[in-house]
Amino acid sequence: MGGTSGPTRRLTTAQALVRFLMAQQTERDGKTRHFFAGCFGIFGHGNVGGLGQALHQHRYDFRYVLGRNEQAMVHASAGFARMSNRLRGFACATSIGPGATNLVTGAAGATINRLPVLLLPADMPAARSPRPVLQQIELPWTSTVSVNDALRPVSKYWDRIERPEQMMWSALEAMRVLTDQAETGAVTLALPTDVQAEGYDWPEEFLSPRVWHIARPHPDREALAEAVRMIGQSTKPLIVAGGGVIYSEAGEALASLVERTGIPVVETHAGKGTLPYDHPSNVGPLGVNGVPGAFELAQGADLVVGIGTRWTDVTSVSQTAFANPDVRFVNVNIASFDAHKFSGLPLVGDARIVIEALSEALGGFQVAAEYRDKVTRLNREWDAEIDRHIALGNEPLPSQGQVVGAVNDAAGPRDVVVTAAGSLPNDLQKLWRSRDPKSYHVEYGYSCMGYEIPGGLGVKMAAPDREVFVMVGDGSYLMMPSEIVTAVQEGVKLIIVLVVNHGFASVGALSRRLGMEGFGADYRSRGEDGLLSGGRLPVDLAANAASLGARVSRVSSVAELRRALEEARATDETTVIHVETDPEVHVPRYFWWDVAVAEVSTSEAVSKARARYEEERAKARRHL
Ligand SMILES: Cc1ncc(C[n+]2csc(CCOP(=O)(O)OP(=O)(O)O)c2C)c(N)n1
Ligand SMILES: [Mg+2]
Repeated sequence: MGGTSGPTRRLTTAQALVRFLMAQQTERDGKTRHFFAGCFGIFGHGNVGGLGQALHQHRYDFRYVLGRNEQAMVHASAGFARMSNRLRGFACATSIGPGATNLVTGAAGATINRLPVLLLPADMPAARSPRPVLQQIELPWTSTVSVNDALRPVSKYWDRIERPEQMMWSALEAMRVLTDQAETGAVTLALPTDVQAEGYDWPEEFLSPRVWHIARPHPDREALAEAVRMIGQSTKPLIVAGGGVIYSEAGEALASLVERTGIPVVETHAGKGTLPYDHPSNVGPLGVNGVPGAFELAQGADLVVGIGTRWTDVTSVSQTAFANPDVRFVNVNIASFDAHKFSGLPLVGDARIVIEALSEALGGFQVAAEYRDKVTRLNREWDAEIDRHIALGNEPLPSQGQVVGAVNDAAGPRDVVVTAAGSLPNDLQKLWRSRDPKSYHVEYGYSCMGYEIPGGLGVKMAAPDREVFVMVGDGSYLMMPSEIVTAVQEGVKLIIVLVVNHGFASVGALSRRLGMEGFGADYRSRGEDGLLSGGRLPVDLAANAASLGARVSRVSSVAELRRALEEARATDETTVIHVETDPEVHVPRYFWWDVAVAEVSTSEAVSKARARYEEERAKARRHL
């Protein structure tokens, strides 16, 4: 074609795309691997003859995994990418219309969690004919919008390929964003049905192997010197370790820094496991669902070094965690955007490189012995509290804390626990004893109900040598049990612990705290008062799981649960363990979460909650 030189190959756009995906590799620290482990997909008239044909042609050399729900395919891909420290990922191929819009929730989750996932939704024909094609949205004011435009705000790169040759530029842009550790997230290439199937002479140089170097950028020298000065002058420094520390594989560097200096470490959800739970400098999780010791240190800290954290409200305890009037922040982050939060000194760079540079430059800096001793004491105190919760001996039904304890005992040090929403993230963050940086996989960026099972599928595909324990509430299970079928189909073994408490225990507790009596949180039939106040529903989720092809155990005590977990470990089959827990017994939540309460209401309980809300809100800091 005009102006191009060198050898070409005649392929459809979809065939060229699949060949391109197969040729992409990432390299970090001298180790190279294929970026795409394969493609999840669900075919329809929008992609069966285009991308579907290309995937069929490559069925022996590019893994195709048939998903059950497009949202779930994105969750699985995100779980895979997170478990792979963002060095590998999946593509997700969908038909047009509903198949494409089902991607939106998953894409938002991937983008919020900064996890690379390539979305390949089919789009309406570029030739605009036939029109309207089945499932096409028609807007009287424009012909250039399709439902795929709904993916724009949740994508870090978005393009529609309206001519075959556009794909060369867009595929490269897509890879740039997917492999950029600061920019990564969901990337969308919308593929009109006719363009997918159209032939073109593709330059071989587009189709050839390509290695994307994952850089470890060094921080600005002056900013580093300033950070060293700030740490050197602090008396109560505190490190907040986020997910970026784990993605950068910086755990050992961090351990060596804090062992030398005595600076305590608290963890976010995504950063939990950076240091083993019993490391003497690890005070445990900080946040709305965190532990008292971490909050106590945060309250007094005069210098906070956030590493690889986005500083969500959940971590900052709705901006009340850092109460010292003179507190300053240093933010180590690969993304300038995050490094500038809370008016911190930005140390933009790779977590491992920056930690190593700080270690070297800090020389003999050490915190006072009393501060170090306090940290070790707080660590031990919380560990004793964990013991108490997991040995509660609640009757007749176990508490959820006891269930978490039993799963933790059944899991080896490298095994992984996966959850996302409800009260499980709260209990797991407080009680789970992490011994490996990849062992705690709690999706709390989007906290998306339904992530658990597909997310676990992706984790297991990335780490087949580890047992994967998915812990899922009955509410989340009902949103997305579909990928049990995919796990069974692929022979990807999951141990799914289904915690049944007949509703939304988490939201119910929040609702009660705010004066709404747990309204709309229980699974009950409609009572004589016209409300959901009747009896329990005749729902049997164990039977549901069995019908999807899982091996199922039903247990009602901790002893039975422990036995079922051992049996599940011993088989190769995906197992669902159905355990009912006491909805009344909770691991406490100690800290305030800024959830707005009605200023005007007919209820005294709500008015009281509003008064408490205003009182707490006054403590929030802006950190401008
Ligand atoms: C997709 C989605 N919808 C709604 C919510 C809000 N939400 C958070 S937890 C929760 C209830 C979870 O119920 P379940 O899985 O049974 O866990 P439990 O609260 O009982 O521990 C809801 C509705 C959410 N996080 N995700
Ligand atoms: Mg529940």
